[in-house]
Amino acid sequence: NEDLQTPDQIADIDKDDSGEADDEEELVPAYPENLEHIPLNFQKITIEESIKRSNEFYELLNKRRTVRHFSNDPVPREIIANIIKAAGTAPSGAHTEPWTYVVVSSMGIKEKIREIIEQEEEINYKKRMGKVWTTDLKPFRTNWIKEYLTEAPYLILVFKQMYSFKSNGQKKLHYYNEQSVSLACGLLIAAVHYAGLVSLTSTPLNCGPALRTLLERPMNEKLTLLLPVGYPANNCLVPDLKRKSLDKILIEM
Ligand code: IYR
Repeated sequence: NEDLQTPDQIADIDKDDSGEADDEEELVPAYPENLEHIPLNFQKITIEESIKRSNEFYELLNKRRTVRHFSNDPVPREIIANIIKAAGTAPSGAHTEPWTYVVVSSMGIKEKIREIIEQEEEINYKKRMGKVWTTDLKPFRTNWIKEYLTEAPYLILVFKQMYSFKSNGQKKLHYYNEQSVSLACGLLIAAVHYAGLVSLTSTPLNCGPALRTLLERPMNEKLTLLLPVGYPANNCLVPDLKRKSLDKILIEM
């Protein structure tokens, strides 16, 4: 499956930590070679039920909108915990589960996050992004002032673990960590939506290291996504966007 190797993973393999143990070192797999395989828990449903469910699920997901204006109405922590558990069910390379979810509700920390992001985003919008990018973004009415970062009751910061360490100190490789965390983020935003809340999929440019330091995350972790979560503000507006129709996204052979 070499086509799916991301450049950072190829770089990992080029180094001498490609899974080839040093001569002296004993290779300790993360799971025992003789790991038990158990019967799949699978309940078959009727075709009619399957058609009904697939359509209902589509209609539910089709109601999800990215929201940029939040109310500060509180959200019980239990809902957030369930949402994170749902994200944590995502498939991952060699079941490495290469994700850490930092949930921020402290106003003090939200203010510090907002300060870091607004400072960088002002430079992004004015210098780094350039004319084409900022023109493409105009219809979405975004800018570097990000009230949602202090207004939303929760900020969920998803960190991708590029690697980790086994209990014996050996480096554990996290295969396809990019794809694994992206899959988890998809489940995360679907879980937020199903729980009756809204989110904003934000990827603050150039803020990763400063936010990692602020949140005291280790060097093996990289910020992938910052997701404000809560209820929408009263009279919240969203851009009048349309989704591509099936014939534009599906090729059948
Ligand atoms: N990160 C910036 C800019 C931005 C970029 C894209 I592509 C978007 O879809 C939305 C925003 C910001 O958060 O404002």
